[in-house]
Amino acid sequence: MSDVEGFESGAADAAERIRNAGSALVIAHIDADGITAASIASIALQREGIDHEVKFIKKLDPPMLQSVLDEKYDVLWFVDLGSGMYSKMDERCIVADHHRPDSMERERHVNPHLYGIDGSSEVSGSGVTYAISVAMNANNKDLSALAIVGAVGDFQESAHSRLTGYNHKIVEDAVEYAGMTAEVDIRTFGKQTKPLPILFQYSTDPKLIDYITDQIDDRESCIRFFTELGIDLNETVYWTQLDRVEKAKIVSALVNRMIDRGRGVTDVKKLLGEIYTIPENTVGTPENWIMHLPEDMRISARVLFDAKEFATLLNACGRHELPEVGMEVCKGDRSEYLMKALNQQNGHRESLKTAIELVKLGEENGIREEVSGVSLHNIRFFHGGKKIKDTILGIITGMLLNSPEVQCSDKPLIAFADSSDGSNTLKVSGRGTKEMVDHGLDLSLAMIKSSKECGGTGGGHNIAAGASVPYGKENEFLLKLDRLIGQQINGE
Ligand SMILES: [Mn+2]
Repeated sequence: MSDVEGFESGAADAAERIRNAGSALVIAHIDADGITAASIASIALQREGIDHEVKFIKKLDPPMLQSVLDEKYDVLWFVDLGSGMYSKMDERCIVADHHRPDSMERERHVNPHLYGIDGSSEVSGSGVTYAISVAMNANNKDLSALAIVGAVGDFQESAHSRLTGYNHKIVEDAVEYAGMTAEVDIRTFGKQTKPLPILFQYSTDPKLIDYITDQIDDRESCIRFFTELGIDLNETVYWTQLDRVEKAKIVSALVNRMIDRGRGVTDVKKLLGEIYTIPENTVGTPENWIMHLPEDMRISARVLFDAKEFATLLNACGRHELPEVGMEVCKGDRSEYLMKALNQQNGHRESLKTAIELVKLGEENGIREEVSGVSLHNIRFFHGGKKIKDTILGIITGMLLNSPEVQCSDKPLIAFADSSDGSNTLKVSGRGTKEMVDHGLDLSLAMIKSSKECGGTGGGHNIAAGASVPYGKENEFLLKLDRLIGQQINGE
């Protein structure tokens, strides 16, 4: 039973404590959800006139927690992290998180799991932070669009192709107070920024090109697809420029082709969803900012109009050690910081592509199903070593798992890379699918247990989790993990 009232009253209690503080430190995770959460917290504190600073961290381990506890602030406000370390915190700490908590204590601890609300799909770290901020001051409802960016950044819309539960309450706030629109449209990524033929040629999940190509020239086929439907590609460049009638024509053409193939039902389902569009002017932005950008940046800046594309930009900022740049963009900067963010995103795409190619190539970085002669029955893994940056490991594991070319979506995929923080550990990422979770998979529990038994640490969600294990322990870790996941899924 989800207790929304209890959750909100927990948020109100946290809000009261924050409002009474003279100074605060916000500690946030470096992904899109963490960056939006930090931005919401920072704006809310600013509006209350509370002196504060924001500190972004990759993970909250005991030494990191200690260094935060050593800081001299009245309040230490953890956003999008902290629940896994709650029991080690002091009286000044307030946690706004949606990851698995290490304690069911509700004092200074706001987490959907404590109230029967699903933290992997119904509310994210930025949503929890938003609930607290609104309790601080109802005027903060204009920050709702940022919480939507955080939620889709954490893929909370992916199971139902729309945000549900508490998230949908935030969607309604964003429509009313932040000028956001929430409309059914195609889910294809890049509607704001990619020219139509390219949008369809490179789309994944569903992979539209399969229904369009003549097998000779993909780009030509896409162009023909649109022109045959009467879309003038000289006049209409982007999906968002199409009117409703044109969109309906294209969607029905796609659906017809999918049904004709006889294997398109799942693709038809994935094609449409609720799409969240953010207006040009939001909290803190200057008027007409897009016209004041250099001409060649105007198209790429349109990522800020789509919650999913915005989240992708923030993830790129975080993974390239520029979370503060992302936060300034969330807080309204549309010049210096926005340009920095857009410039590094192009580099991000390249590094993802390179890493994925490396795994697909096979050899030492390829996907494997056995460790030193022992077959794994319930998982697959690959080892990125030093060649794949640990900061992008989770993203590429998810991309590979869902890649139709690789065909490995029937078992959880586990990935290793050397840790970049100088410690003698391996970073581990694991990704599963909704289907596996329905069959009992809880990657978080399995990762926590296996890593602990190998002298490491772990945590996350049932569908996506991570761990750190000492060098040389990967085989032992994999065998334990394989057994635990077998027990979860098959009851072995
Ligand atoms: Mn999160």
